[in-house]
Amino acid sequence: MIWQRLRATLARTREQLAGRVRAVVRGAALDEDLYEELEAVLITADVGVATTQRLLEGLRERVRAEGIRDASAVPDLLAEEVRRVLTAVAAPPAEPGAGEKPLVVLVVGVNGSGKTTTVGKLAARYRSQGRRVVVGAADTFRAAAIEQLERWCQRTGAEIVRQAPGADPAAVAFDALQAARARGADVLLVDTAGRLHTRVNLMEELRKTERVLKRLDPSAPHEVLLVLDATTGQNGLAQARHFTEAVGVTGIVLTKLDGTARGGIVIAIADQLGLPVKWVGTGEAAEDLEPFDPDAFVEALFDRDQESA
Ligand SMILES: Nc1nc2c(ncn2[C@@H]2O[C@H](COP(=O)(O)OP(=O)(O)OP(=O)(O)O)[C@@H](O)[C@H]2O)c(=O)[nH]1
Ligand SMILES: [Mg+2]
Repeated sequence: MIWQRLRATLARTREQLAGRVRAVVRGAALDEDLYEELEAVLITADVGVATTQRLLEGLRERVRAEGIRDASAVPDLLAEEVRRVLTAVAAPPAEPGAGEKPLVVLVVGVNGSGKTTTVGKLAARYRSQGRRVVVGAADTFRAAAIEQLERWCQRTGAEIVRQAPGADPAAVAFDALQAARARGADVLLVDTAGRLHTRVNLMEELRKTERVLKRLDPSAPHEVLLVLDATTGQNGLAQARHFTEAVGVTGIVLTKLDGTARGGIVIAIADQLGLPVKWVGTGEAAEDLEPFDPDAFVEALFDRDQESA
């Protein structure tokens, strides 16, 4: 079932990437022209120039080493190269109940990337596992942001810790961790404001939030999830670098993978940022969040049964 969902989510990327790889390979000779065409396909699918070079280098090496002559081998070889890049950095999400209690998860990212929705989805997931979930409303810029989070909490049975709009986000995070501890919560999820990554003072605020959490628990936050909107493609990578310079990002949540043809960005994230994608957003509903599995991803992306896709 998960496989079917992932397959459906990746439909447009599959068409753009694996579908076009198959199209250029069909009836072609395994020569320089073909490599050039593959390069264009990968770059168009938002894999990015540097990562495309790396994939094609790996491909050439396999072709040389194994004396491959037939271009029809290329899609499978390329799938293996993609798998290699993804598994090199793969790491599962930190889950509550495994170690620290509460597990402290800080969620960061630019405006509209899907932070609050991801916090809501994670709350829903952990609640359905019977976990006690506290959510910190550290996006204090707008009253609407707090209300949005409150709705998610009402729906999922998570407990919200909030202050008035305009309050110090770091203070809210501090309160939330204190409350989560006092209540014996399994997990604390901290939502933050959509930061303009070009404004240094906002990054400073994020650093302060991280620092303040450490004052209560030096090992916190245990997970810092950077939420990236897949539809922003290569631009998302530039944004990501600002965040990784400011805070200790442990993994990526790639949202809105449904409906985009830019899923190739997953490969660029692993290769260029060296960070694991930990979760993938596949829609707007509570259940539309999947832990990222590189093998399942590659299988769904390079679907062998392409004709019926
Ligand atoms: N299709 C789709 N939509 C999503 C996904 N994740 C979030 N969204 C939508 O993206 C929009 C923005 O989501 P939010 O969670 O409010 O984003 P945010 O990062 O909290 O935004 P700010 O608080 O304004 O910075 C909403 O309409 C969400 O429903 C996803 O995985 N797929
Ligand atoms: Mg938000």
